[in-house]
Amino acid sequence: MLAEFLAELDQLSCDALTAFQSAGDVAALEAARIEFLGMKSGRLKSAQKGLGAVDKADKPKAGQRFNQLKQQIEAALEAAQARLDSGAGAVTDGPCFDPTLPGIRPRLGHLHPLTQTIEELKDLMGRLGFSVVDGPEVEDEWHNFEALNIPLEHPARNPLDNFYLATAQRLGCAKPQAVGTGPQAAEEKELLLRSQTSTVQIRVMEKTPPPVRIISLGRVYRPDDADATHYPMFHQIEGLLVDRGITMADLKSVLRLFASSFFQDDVHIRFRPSFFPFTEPSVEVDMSWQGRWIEMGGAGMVDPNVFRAVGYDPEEYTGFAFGLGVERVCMRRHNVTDIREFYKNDVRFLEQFT
Ligand code: FA5
Repeated sequence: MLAEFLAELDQLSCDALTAFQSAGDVAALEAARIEFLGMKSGRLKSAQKGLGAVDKADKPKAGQRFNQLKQQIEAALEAAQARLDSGAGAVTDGPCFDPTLPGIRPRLGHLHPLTQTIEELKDLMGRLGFSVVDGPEVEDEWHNFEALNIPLEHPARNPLDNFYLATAQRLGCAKPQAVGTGPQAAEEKELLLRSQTSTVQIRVMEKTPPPVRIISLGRVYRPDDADATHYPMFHQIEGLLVDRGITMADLKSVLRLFASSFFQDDVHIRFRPSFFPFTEPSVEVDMSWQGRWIEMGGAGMVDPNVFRAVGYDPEEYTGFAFGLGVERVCMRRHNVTDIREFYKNDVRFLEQFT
């Protein structure tokens, strides 16, 4: 607030001095006087109102600069009057430049806290040997559901729980396609905003033979009501490691290393039994930090049906996958208690993360 206020005063000072110096007759000078020193709506008067928004602790500094500016502008008016009285014209040797004025401070921005978190996660998973892969946010049902062992009748595919796109078929402009299985059949079906980054597991395995060691970070979409811990658009980090002889112990070690590096503390990991159609067994991942257990996401060993869908041999390869909420991780790290703060674009919140 203080920086904004001071920047406004600097601009006002420069404009006023230029206007008074370039006034070539009494009428122009009077117009400039009204513009800058007018009692009702002069720019100095408007700037004075901004003083009210400055934090209490910064008020003395802001007030001092305001008074200094007022004196400066009044002096410039007097000088211009004297100049016109003496018969001299406008000062025409270029725009005003007062080397004694404080400079106009440009406001420095920085990366959004979630972008900072994403970059940090990429960096530390990169050091564990995981490469970063991107996937599309608009997905077909094959990658979002079927290949992930989520069949047509599964409740997760309910249109009310997903953001389906209005395809030609849905709008009634095309004949409905037969429901089939496999990527080709899914391409002919509906598109939706992906509800999880697990879609990227499929896209990678379809194209790459094992071994695979990747992470993917990006936006996902669910029609959840926004509250302190939920938002309809949020970010996930997905991890996938496939090779011969991979076990749950590898999953736990990687997650523990990951959490300890991110929180820069000795973080413990706890697995609670859970269910995801694309992992077997499946777990919820909790992390203990600062004396509390916190749920961060889901994980498990890749289900053999998923391997079959992408053409991997489940007798030869095993693998683990995990998916964590980036907002939740960032909230824990910075003690943010409401996820909605990330999306309000309120500079007072954001500037704490320089
Ligand atoms: C999944 O999305 C699974 N794809 C995770 C997974 C990946 C399991 C790989 C097994 C193997 P879940 O729906 O629980 O799981 O979401 C994972 C995390 O996303 C949650 O723990 C939470 O941290 C975050 N999350 C879920 N919904 C929201 C939301 N509306 N707003 C913010 N974060 C959310």
